[in-house]
Amino acid sequence: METTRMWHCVDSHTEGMPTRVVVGGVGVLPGATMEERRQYVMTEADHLRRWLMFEPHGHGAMSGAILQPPTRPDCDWGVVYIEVSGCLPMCGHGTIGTATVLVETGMVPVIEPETVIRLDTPAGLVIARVRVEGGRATSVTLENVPSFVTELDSTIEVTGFGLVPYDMAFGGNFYAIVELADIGVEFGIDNKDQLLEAGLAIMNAINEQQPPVHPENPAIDHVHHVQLVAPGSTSSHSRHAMAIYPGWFDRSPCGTGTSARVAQLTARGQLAPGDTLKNESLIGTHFLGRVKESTTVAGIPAIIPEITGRAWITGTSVHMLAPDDPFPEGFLL
Ligand code: PYC
Repeated sequence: METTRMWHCVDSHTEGMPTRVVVGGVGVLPGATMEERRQYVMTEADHLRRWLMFEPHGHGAMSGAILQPPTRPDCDWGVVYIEVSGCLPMCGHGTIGTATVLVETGMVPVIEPETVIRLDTPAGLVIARVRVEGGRATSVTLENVPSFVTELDSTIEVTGFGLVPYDMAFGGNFYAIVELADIGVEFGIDNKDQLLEAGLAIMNAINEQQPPVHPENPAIDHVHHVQLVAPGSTSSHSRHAMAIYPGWFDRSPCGTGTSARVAQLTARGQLAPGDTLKNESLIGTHFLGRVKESTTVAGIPAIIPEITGRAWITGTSVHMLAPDDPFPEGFLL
């Protein structure tokens, strides 16, 4: 056996969605902030992301987190999120998975009943409060980055679907939020192909015609997630299918997507500080999203959301690259 690369990972899933936590083999990435390290991976080391996320090491809905020493003194660990579609500034299910791995492998001092982990993420400080019972992480509550709405009642012309109404909200990533009743597409796993087709068509149309731009970080300038809301959803219990670029669904209820949905419902006057939303994924798992408090971002009304969910460790893995491996950057079908 000969290898030119060796990464140690702890694999987990958060409410059905994988997080492969890279705990060794990467070293310290260049960059004075976690956002600079994310930019470094995207521009100089994207082959490493593809190698670990794409087939044959990963799959079309793979997701992960590279552990780093923090770049800020008030944090315990730093995280660069990786997935099949790129490097997100923030990933909720990935943070719940990472916090669970840090506790259950003893990579942070574990305190029962609650271990608090301060994470340096590309989107800013994220605080994870891990409920611990008998050494097990039984749930994780994230205090996410400020979340806000940039558009309410927008419309977009989408080939094959006509004029589609949507709201645009940011919860760590941008989310176009669309009521399925408005586009005549049925909710449910049995209809996943049509749901994905609709989600990707809406995403492409928005990115082509009127892409969102983060008011404080112009590098966040597109939407890669479309939250297709099921009929019958309310401000206390919402169900959705989350279509993600380049063509897959979040299996989890999506932490940043739940934050965006909570921000949208707050902007619509349907949630207020202290209120909780149960947000359900296409496979029926859920996160709880709570409006912790109000704030502003660049003068825009915003909220600080809290997201609660659970992750389970599924195994450990050591990934190697042989010098003559024909797929050093993986592939996607
Ligand atoms: O949980 O924030 C999330 C997420 C983003 C993409 C997939 N999951």
